[in-house]
Amino acid sequence: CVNAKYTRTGTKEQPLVNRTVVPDNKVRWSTSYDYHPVEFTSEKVKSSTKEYVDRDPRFDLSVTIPWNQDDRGCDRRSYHGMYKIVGRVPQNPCGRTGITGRGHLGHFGPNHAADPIVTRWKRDANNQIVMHPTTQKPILQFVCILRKDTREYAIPGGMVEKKEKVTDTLQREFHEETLNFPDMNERDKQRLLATIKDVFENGGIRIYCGYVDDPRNTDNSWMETTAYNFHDGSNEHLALINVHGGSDALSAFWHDLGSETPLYASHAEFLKKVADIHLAHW
Ligand code: RP5
Ligand code: MG
Ligand code: MG
Repeated sequence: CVNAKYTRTGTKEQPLVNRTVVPDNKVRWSTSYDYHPVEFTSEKVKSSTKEYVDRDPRFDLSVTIPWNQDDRGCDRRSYHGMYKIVGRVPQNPCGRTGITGRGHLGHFGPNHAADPIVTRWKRDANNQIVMHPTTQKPILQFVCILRKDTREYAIPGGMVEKKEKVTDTLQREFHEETLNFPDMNERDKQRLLATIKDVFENGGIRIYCGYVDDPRNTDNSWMETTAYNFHDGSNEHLALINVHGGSDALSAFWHDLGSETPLYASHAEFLKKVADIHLAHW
């Protein structure tokens, strides 16, 4: 559980806000600190009338939210146990972030996402698995996107919608962000979706479940995710898919797994676990 990587919050074409600086040794709430965080909730979030965007219980006392519970299909529970409510809103379990309010996030408390990590072996022209020259370990490739908002490489994940199952979010986000083929005929499209459905519903390994060090996190709102790995080790199904960016992704492509690629939020940690599981190069 960390709040480490980001000093600013600014995504989704929204203005950047500088966070109040929090030294690493003052992040924990249990450490006393003369703390004056910036209050920031984006105009888009504030003025939204969408059902998934909370109203602010700090400014409207008629708003009551069932914290730490399933709220009619919107899961307000954290993977890290019960979070505290301070001043009518949740307190980030990983400590101070330098911002109060929701920033760019729709929910107070946990905002749940899902991350599909689709992998295959890197192969040469003779279909032989490529070994890394230094570590002598086989190289994995994963379906990577370039995020529109921060221009960082990332896993093609997204938010779990109200009443949606994580397994459906994984498929929907993978489809939206990496399978953007407007000219594909209906038969091929259905075949592709059936393959994704079959593999995603039967063959995944859960890699991670919990807090994400996301640039949008605030003292009152934070990202949590469930990351699954879907590996096609013998070029049977997923490995053969050509990907093309859509939705939140400027582009999508197969990319070698390795510690040298900087990635969005906590995504490098998830990919390292995938590399370890498959005894692959990192
Ligand atoms: C990250 O934000 C998660 O790991 C997931 O990849 C992503 C979800 O947010 P959007 O891609 O929908 O912005 O914290
Ligand atoms: Mg998305
Ligand atoms: Mg996304």
